[in-house]
Amino acid sequence: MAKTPESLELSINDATDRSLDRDCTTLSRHVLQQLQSFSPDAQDLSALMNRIGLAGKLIARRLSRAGLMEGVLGFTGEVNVQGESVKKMDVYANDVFISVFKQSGLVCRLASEEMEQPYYIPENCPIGRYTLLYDPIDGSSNTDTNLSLGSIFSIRQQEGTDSDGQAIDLLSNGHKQIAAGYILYGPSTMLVYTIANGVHSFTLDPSLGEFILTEENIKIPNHGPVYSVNEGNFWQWEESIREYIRYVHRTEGYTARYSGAMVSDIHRILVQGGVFLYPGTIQKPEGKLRLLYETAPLAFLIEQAGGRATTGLVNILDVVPKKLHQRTPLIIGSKEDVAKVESFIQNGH
Ligand code: AFP
Repeated sequence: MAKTPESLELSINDATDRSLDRDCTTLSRHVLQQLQSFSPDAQDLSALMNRIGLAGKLIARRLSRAGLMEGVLGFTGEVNVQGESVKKMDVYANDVFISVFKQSGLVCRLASEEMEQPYYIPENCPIGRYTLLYDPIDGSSNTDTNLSLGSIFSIRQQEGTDSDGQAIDLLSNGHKQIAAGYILYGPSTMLVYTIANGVHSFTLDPSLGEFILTEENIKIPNHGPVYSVNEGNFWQWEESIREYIRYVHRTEGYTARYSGAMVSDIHRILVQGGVFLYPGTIQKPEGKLRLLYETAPLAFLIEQAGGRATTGLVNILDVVPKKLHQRTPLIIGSKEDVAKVESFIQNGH
């Protein structure tokens, strides 16, 4: 039955209302909606997430213009606490996260993959009860080749005064995180986060300069075709991991995808399903990835989306670090695919 002018107008108004409502669902508003509260704590967490969004916008702007600017890409000539050659974008992004939290009263301590010890913002201490843990640029090897990159973040409540600056309270399991997520610098810039109430994605609308809600309560498929691993390390792996890779090579329906930036690979798997692996090697059984800045935040998020994250033997969120820059092997993604890898590690098949 043809629509009457009135009903047509109504549906147009509905559609306009819906898109307007979505366009107004900014990150800070969404956090308050999630918390269903305007309490000081809720306001703080909303403001905190908004500052993380600001850091993402600043880094995205720099990346989008990097090829047109002098001295933005390439190496600094320094080596960081991880023993890796530092990229200029690593330093810029690390400073951006520190700058956006100055004069915020929110975060007293920032712990980053790029800094040996946490950075303290005196004017925020002791009132700032939160600690931000982050990997400012995930996938640094992609910075100079215009490929996708990410930033990974995690928020924890500070326990005790940390008067000796050793940040001992951060050496606790991943269940202590109150929020976590990543920013993906790809064709569009996206921010995906959780405050332990589902996983939600936002897309940066450059014309508004706002992260706008894209999808709520994202659920990872229980199984997917993608396996993501650097097969260049094949001969350095334990036999059980090699057996798993031989299994996916001879089994119909699997496809390999590996970008060099874990955030990009994890985002693909969140949407399409599958598994990402960075196993330990015979030389380095603990692998390459950092627990507090990379694997624990992504494990917190993926578990909220219905997936799993393990070292192959224990859940990543149960791992208690002995040092700030501790590394862990990582197998993360869809429940069935992580269980398949585990079956090779734990039972050899
Ligand atoms: P960088 O940030 O140092 O490039 O490391 C990126 C990363 O932590 C993760 O994003 C990648 O999946 C993985 O390391 C790439 O490591 P390989 O180059 O050894 O595969």
